[in-house]
Amino acid sequence: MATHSRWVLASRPSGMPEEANFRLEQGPVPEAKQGELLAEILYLTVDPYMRGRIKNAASYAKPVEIGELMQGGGVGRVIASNNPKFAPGDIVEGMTGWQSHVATDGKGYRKVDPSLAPVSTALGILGMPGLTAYFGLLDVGQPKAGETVLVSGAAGAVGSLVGQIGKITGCRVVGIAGADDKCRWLTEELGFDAAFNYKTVADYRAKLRELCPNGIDVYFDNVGGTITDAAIAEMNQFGRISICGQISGYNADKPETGPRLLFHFVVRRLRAQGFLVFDFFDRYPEGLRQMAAWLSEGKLKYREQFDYGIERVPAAFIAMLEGQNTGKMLVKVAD
Ligand code: NAP
Ligand code: FER
Repeated sequence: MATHSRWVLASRPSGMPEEANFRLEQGPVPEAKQGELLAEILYLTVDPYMRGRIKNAASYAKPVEIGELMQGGGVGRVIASNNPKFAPGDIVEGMTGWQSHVATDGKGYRKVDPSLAPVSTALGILGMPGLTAYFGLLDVGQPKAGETVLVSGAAGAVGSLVGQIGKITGCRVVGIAGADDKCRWLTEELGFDAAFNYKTVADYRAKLRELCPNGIDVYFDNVGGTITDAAIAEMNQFGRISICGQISGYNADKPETGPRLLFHFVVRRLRAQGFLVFDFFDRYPEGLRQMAAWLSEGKLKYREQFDYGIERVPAAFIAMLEGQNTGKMLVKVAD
């Protein structure tokens, strides 16, 4: 008899989450009711936004309550279906939650084409992070050939793709990441022009002046904090800042007050815009088509880092927040 395993929120973390903030519950595998499909989950994704979901703060979605299933995306194989849109054997992607099986009416789920790429990529380059890089750089950042693009969080799921799309656009691309081997991956394998490790460089502004001799035209911000302070100070006139995330503050119980940098916006006529990938929902087909085309043409590379087994989901989530991942962090749950 197969068992159903599901991770629920046990308590709200303060600072960096701990495994004890989550609890594994087991029971019988659910059945597909009328209109539903039942999928066995193959891969679960762990993403920075989940840190926000487990805070007790209002947002675009209500927080996960104590005792509720942890929210998150997954890829599964349909094993039974009473829904005419899905058949056993189909590979599907959707907000499955952190569990081994999901019974769902299929709303918000899409079928994944296994001939395009390994199906795990539906949670990375050919999924939400890929779309975030595509729209966040091209639409929000508006890079032009010959300009300089700076990316923070550069060796992660989103950042590693942003830099490569910047190269496709004809820009000089500089990345900031938290380890020397991550920086080597960016420059030696992904084609970034330069990268530096923010954990070993003390003077970010001096380093940016060295690596961006023509200044910064587009800053794709994944992290915020002191890295972003330095980037703002080195922006060119009419520079654009695409604010994708602020991960350096996600574990903070109270927001930081940063240095006041807005006069740079006056003098350099900067524009900063935050965005959510969901803003581009109507254009997801375009984004996925373009990312898949660049992937098949060899213009984009990606890396996935796996942990294994449903038991490991909270550990993988914490590892991602700590920066232990290069590329997309995933958990393989079943074969
Ligand atoms: P990711 O980059 O694959 O993983 C998170 C990375 O953040 C870690 O590997 C770590 O790398 C870095 N990090 C952790 N703490 C940090 C700190 N204090 N300062 C600087 N870097 C830190 O995750 P992702 O899924 O691609 O997400 C990246 C960013 O995009 C996040 O801010 C996320 O919230 C945002 N995002 C936004 C949207 C949207 O719709 N706006 C959608 C998806 C993602 P290091 O080794 O470099 O520290
Ligand atoms: C993310 C960070 C924040 C993200 C979404 C949000 C999809 C949304 C936050 C909110 O509405 O409060 O990485 O990815």
